[in-house]
Amino acid sequence: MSDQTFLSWPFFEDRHRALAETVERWSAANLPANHGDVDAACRDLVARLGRDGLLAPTAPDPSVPSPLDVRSLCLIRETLARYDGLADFAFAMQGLGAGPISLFGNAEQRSWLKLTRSGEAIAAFALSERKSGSDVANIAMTATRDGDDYILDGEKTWISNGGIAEIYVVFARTGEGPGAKGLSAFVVPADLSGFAVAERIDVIAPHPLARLKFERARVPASAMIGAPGEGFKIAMATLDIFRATVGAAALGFARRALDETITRVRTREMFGGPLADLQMVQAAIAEMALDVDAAALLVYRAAWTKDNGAARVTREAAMAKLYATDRAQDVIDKAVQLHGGDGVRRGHIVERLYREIRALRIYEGASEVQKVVIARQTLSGA
Ligand code: COS
Repeated sequence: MSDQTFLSWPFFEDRHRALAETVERWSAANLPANHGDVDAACRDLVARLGRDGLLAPTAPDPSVPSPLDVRSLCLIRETLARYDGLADFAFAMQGLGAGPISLFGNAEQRSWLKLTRSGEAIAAFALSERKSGSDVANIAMTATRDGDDYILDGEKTWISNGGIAEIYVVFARTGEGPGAKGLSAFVVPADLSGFAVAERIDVIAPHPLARLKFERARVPASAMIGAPGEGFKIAMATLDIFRATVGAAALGFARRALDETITRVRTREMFGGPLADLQMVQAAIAEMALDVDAAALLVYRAAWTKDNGAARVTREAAMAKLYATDRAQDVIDKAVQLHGGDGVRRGHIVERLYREIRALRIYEGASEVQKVVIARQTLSGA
């Protein structure tokens, strides 16, 4: 069993401790999933997580609107990631995909949340483009007003759940102002005429990922989330919440790497005794344990701050994501090193973690973007 002492930290309430126990039990019984066919595995994971009520924290219940509980999102991501990166992905994307609707959707749009929370519909967040992954204000895809409709034209890429989602939240240029001031967000069902998956993208830790194409795809004006021109702020406010949860997933990977390494160094004999007796190994273990705890403090600080009513957690979330993902990469690298040849053997748990952690330092704002965000917030005294 992984170290659970962090659950006694004052960031949590008893309901969080109970949730952590439920997710732990669920994960031990259900994971890892068979990744043979990642599309099928993701669909199945979403359906099972939904059926067993674990997707409920990904979005507010439309009949009883309440804010998202970021600590619950983080605890679930951390636990799932510790067992199976794909399960964490399936859970996380329901939250991010539906996020703009959860935070800014009207009553009609929020009816989708019933389906994303129950696992009956898979959600996707379609923000990135070829030339605007980090530079969101540079989005080129257009949404042009035509009577009571908007016509969507352009491409999105690196879209998680692309190809298997039932609903996409798509950001496009509506032109109310220059750059960041001229974007809007739309709810787009996957069966929309003029919308197609142009390419499936294979990555080092496979999950559904695609490039999307929109050619004169017509949506009603009522598909717009919030007001015209609010798209950039909607995207950023959504990312402020979900970035801390990326840190939580990284923390789950790091904890698993540490757990595996503790077992390894206690049992592997070298130079006449267990690896754990060697001071150089102890130094690595100490650094790994320190990184895990420090990341946990930043992740749950960000989550607690949001849950306690902060209007924005831009700085806290960026710090949590940057630190937890960067440190997890290092923790996992040490785990691979201490596993020797086994660590690079395809299919070994630490080899899998080594591949799974890498994308987290890129998606939902690369580490460099998080530094820009932290510096701006710090310099402005926010
Ligand atoms: N919440 C609410 N509003 C925000 C905000 C936030 N977190 N961040 C910025 N804004 C507002 C700003 O206050 C500003 O509003 P005003 O013009 O009214 O003052 C406006 O949005 C523009 O902000 P800014 O000038 O900071 O925009 P930039 O173009 O300089 O963008 C970065 C800055 C790089 C931080 C942004 O583009 C970003 O986060 N990029 C990474 C995106 C990402 O995560 N991509 C991955 C895709 S999802 S897998």
